[in-house]
Order: sequence, then C-alpha cells, then structure tokens
Amino acid sequence: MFEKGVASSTQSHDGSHLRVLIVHARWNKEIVDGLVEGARTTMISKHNVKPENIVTKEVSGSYELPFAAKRLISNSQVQSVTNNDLLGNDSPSEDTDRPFDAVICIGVLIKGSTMHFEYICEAVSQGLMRVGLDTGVPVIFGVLTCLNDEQALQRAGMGKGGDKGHNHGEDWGTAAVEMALLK
Ligand code: DLZ
Repeated sequence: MFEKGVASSTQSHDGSHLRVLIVHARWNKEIVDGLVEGARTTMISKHNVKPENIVTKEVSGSYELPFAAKRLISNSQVQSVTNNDLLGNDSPSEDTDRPFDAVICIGVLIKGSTMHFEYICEAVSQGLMRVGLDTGVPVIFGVLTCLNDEQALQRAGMGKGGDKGHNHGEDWGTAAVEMALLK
C-alpha cells in the first residue's frame, strides 16, 4: 500500500508576507465555492497568509480562467510600479501595492454528451501552464476535470455517501504558498 495523493512537505511554509490571487469560475458554483473555501482556509490557518492579502475574482466559466489570470497578474505588476513611482518609493509600502506572488485558478468541468468538455479541458490546462511560464508567477491548476457529478463532489469533500472525499482546494492552497516561496 502507499499513501495516495500528495504527501506532506518536510518543510514549513510561512506565507505571512505573500499576496495571492484566487480566480474562480461560476459554472458548478456550489462545488467551486467549496474548493475556494478549502484553498483560502488552508492558506490562512496552515500557512499564515493574511486574509486581506487573498484577492478573489470570478469569471463565467473555466475557459475564461487563463485570460483572467494573465490580465490580473499584469495589472497587479503595472499598478505596483505606477503607485510606487508616483510616491517615489523604491519598495512597495502597502500590501495592496504589491504584485501577486501566486495565483490559484479554480473551476469544475464535468463531462457532458458532446466534445465540449475535451476542448475546454485541453485549452484550460495548456493556457494556465502558459500563463505561469510567460509571467513568471506560479499558477496553480485548480480545475477538476470529472466524468460525472459524484467525482466532482468527492474531490471537493462534498461526496454524497458516507465517504465525503477530500477537498482538493486545500492542496491547491498549500501548493500556491510553496511555489510562491520557491526561490
Ligand atoms: C460551455 C461550458 C460547459 C459545457 N461546461 C462547463 C463546465 O462544466 N465547467 C465550466 O467551468 N464551464 C463550462 N462551460 C463554459 C465555458 O467554460 C465557457 O465559459 C464558455 O464556453 C464561454 O467561453
């Protein structure tokens, strides 16, 4: 037997100085909300990220996540430079002036009867990887790609049977902090 899923890190990750963006889709919102909450709670309670340093934005569907992530990362970088130029600061004074250190993109894709699912899954996974590599800001792939409703509920810790499953949002919160601290 082996421990399935991600093993705990041997290092502690202090996120008290980090600024994290969560972008989530509104499709399958009940499940998405559970995943967002899992990511937020883990970053705050396990990694000391300040609640006011977690910015949450929403988009319609998962297909919109890569574009939104790219634009919001760029805006935060431009805004930070502009604000500090105007103030004559060398380093940002307020946390809200700082660019994001990591982004978590959250969506739930559930297979239907057409090919739509396959196209969106492919585009979103490729798109999110590209945003991370192009911007140099870690982008966490918080998108469930499920064959049915029960698979999605299980992966948000909301399973219907006795076994509620595991909330993957918690793992994404930890991954975001770990990647932001990777120097
Ligand atoms: C169109 C569509 C479909 C069929 N299924 C989902 C889904 O399961 N999860 C999701 O997040 N979004 C879905 N969408 C919407 C697309 O992601 C996108 O919002 C639209 O195609 C508009 O670009």
